[in-house]
Amino acid sequence: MWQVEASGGGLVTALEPVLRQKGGLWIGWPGVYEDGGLEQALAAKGVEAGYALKGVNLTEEEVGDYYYGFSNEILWPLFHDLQNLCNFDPAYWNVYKEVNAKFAQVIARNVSRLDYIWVQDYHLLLVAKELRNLKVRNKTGFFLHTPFPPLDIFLKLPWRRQVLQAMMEYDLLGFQTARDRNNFLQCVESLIKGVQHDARRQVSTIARPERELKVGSFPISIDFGQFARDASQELVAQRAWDLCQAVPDRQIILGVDRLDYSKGLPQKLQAFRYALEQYTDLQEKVTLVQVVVPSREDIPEYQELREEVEGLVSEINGRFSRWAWVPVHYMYRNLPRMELLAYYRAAAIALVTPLKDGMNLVAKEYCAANVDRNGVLILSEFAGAAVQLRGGSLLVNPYDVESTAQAIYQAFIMNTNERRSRMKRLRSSIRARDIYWWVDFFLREARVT
Ligand code: GDG
Repeated sequence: MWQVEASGGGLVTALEPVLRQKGGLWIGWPGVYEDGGLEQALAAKGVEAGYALKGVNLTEEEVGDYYYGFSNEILWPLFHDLQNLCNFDPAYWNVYKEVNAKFAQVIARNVSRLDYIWVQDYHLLLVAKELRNLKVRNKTGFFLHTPFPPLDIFLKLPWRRQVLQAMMEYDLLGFQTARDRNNFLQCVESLIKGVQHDARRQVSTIARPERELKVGSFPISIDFGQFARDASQELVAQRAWDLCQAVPDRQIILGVDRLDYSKGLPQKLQAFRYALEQYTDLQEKVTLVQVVVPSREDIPEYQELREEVEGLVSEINGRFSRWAWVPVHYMYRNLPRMELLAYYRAAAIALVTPLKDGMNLVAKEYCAANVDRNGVLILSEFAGAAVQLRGGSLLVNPYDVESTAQAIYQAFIMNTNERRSRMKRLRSSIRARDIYWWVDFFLREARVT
């Protein structure tokens, strides 16, 4: 008997409420290799979820070369400016193409004439091209959840032209920020001859003989109302209260990150350590609660990162702990949603310091769940979310341990009035541009609403 559960991460958090509201069919790899009875289980889950689900079956070898390989050992590090971590294994490229073609075949079998096909993320850059090969004429859109790298980094990709050309087969390409969109346009200009575009608008147009391609920035968001409502529930309030009572007279600093080198976990711990050294009145007055969600555990870099993070946690705790005070509470697991919300509510400070991030939904969720409006958001200037949240947050360069430590101290001593006015600004900005705003904006540009 299969038990169907959504996978973790920002893409699912963002898109699930949209599909629940609008209906539709979600096609994806189901995450397992055997499929006896899976189709029925997906169908049953679909009834419960309010939208249909369809699996694309992949073999273990395909998942190895396509998902772990090309997607997560090449595109993921490259798109996060970490080209030194890329493993440009030529075998990965062929399997990436084959699997994109497989997705296109499943889409082609399930699509009706007027359906809009909206492809999500870097795993599926080539799907529109494959759909055109299959003579599927529906409108297609694509949204990239990661950043798009600058030209000098993108140029390292051995298949750079093929990838760009395939991306240009979509009708609408969406990026998280103007910076990502401009990076893409610069790559197109330099690698593909005779392309003209108008970059003055948030959504610009590339006129091509066959068809028009639109390229825009669409900062993704969260279901603000749902987060705020859930965080206000009695159960969450009580749990948040209990968490605060467990560390009386202390401020909880919260970090919530997938285990990923783009999230800057070692740098964050180094900054926290530096803060404890330099601002000694933080000692015994703050507790860093760091939730690390397991991710891509089959890739060696992720295993090494885990060891590095755990080494730093134990070094900090060994060095600074006092009777009844442990500076870092480290949890390597996925918390139930209500528990996560209670941590968001209990935390006086959120420390969100990725080295580079498409958007970072944790930053937005923290603000939405901060219904008491007394939290401080410390945010990396390299998260896409910084564009929108720079007004109310304390922005830091995550590579700069000294100034991140200083921001931790500034947040610690910040008075209630300033906390409230900053949090009010953050919350109203996220409320105004929530996930429903995002989806309407994208689909309006796609001319399907
Ligand atoms: C990618 C891009 C972009 C985390 N811990 C727990 C938990 N989470 C949930 C959070 C949040 C999601 O995971 C993480 O989203 P992020 O946006 O922070 O990061 P990625 O997973 O890397 O997402 C990112 C995003 O796509 C959307 O476009 O913002 O830049 O990298 O929703 O709440 N959820 C639960 N327990 C946990 O312990 N239940």
